[in-house]
Amino acid sequence: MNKFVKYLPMGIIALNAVAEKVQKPNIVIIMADDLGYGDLGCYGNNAINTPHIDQLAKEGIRFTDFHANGPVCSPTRAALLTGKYQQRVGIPGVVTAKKHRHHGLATNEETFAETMRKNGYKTGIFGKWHLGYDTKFNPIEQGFDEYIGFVSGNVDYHSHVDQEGHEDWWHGKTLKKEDGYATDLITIHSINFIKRHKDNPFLLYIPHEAPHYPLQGRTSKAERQIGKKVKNVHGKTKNKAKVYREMIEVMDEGIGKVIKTLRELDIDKKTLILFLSDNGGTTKYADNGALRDGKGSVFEGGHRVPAIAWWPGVIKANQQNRSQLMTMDIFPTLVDLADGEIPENLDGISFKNLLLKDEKMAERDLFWEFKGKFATRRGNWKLILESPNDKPQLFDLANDIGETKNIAPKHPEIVSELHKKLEDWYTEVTPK
Ligand SMILES: [Ca+2]
Repeated sequence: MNKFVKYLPMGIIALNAVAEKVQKPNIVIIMADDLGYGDLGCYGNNAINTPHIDQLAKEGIRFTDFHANGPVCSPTRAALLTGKYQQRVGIPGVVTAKKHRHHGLATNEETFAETMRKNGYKTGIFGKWHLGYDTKFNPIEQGFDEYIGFVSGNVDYHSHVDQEGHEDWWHGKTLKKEDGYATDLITIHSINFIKRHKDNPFLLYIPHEAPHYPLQGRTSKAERQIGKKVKNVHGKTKNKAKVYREMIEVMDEGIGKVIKTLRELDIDKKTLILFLSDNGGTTKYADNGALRDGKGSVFEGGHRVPAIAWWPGVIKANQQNRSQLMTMDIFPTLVDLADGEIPENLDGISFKNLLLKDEKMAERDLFWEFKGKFATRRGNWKLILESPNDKPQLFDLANDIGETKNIAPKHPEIVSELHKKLEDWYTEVTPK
């Protein structure tokens, strides 16, 4: 684009057109799957090498209080796509193939891909969808121009068969066999998309499978076959800790290639990368740092995730940010950056000015619900209800990030206020 612009006649119309075009940044959203809060070098991990993700953090903002909307896959993705609490859009839990073949994110929900497309963006998704199996829920029906990947929660990294024995590797709405390690294929197709759309503003969503089970490295054997339901979803490999590390490192290598491509095409300064995880790590293999519990839990380990924003020359390097953000905030932020109109009915709030000007976010309460477990957050207070009839537990995250000391008996007024707020929220977001 820049090279071409030099030779345009310098009329006002051309300049305006250029200014408008340059204002819209390319967007790359990279979502790791089940990556724990402590699974990256830049979040304190000494065993796993993630130089490229660490580089994003070094050259951008590392968030320390960013939260997945759900403690499992589908709910967080529904919130990302719609900018709303997932309960509102009918995806409070995981969408599985067997039970939910005809269930998915309703196509009448406006997704960020649809809104960004209206604002002139080319849209692509390469990797995991997990918002509906039937082709009527395919990403192509939800605002994406291009899609390659799988629609279930996880596939064999080599044979691309899901845990219920379905072949699950799609090019758009068509099943298409493709050889390769899922993480590498996701990288290859993402880079190909960037190269083809380098002169457009583009929105590229890269939902990686790594490090979700089955635990398989590049040289592992395929384990799943079409038509055979899997007994051990985690996979047969013996050295699971080593393979888990490798899975994250191969994803990091792919992210390095994406960064290199942006630099070579000279569009890095026109591109925002957001990196994050969709929920906490599984307590079996992941490192959730100092946080309590992991995937599936409404304690911090279930939903506080690593998150990084990178936009060289625009976002200041080497920042740490303690703002409380949630996955659903991404949709309005992207539309705001594209200078588009943010839909009025979103729950998420744009953090554009935080990214660009380090402005503070307005205070608000945050809420989680999953399988009858509830949590809410106000400032540093966190209230937890492990089941609807349980006594609420209260934690002060400023002094107790591990949620070890229930101080509810000391603060009955705060407990009752937050409890009421949580009930009101749940009534409001639950479809009538
Ligand atoms: Ca997940």
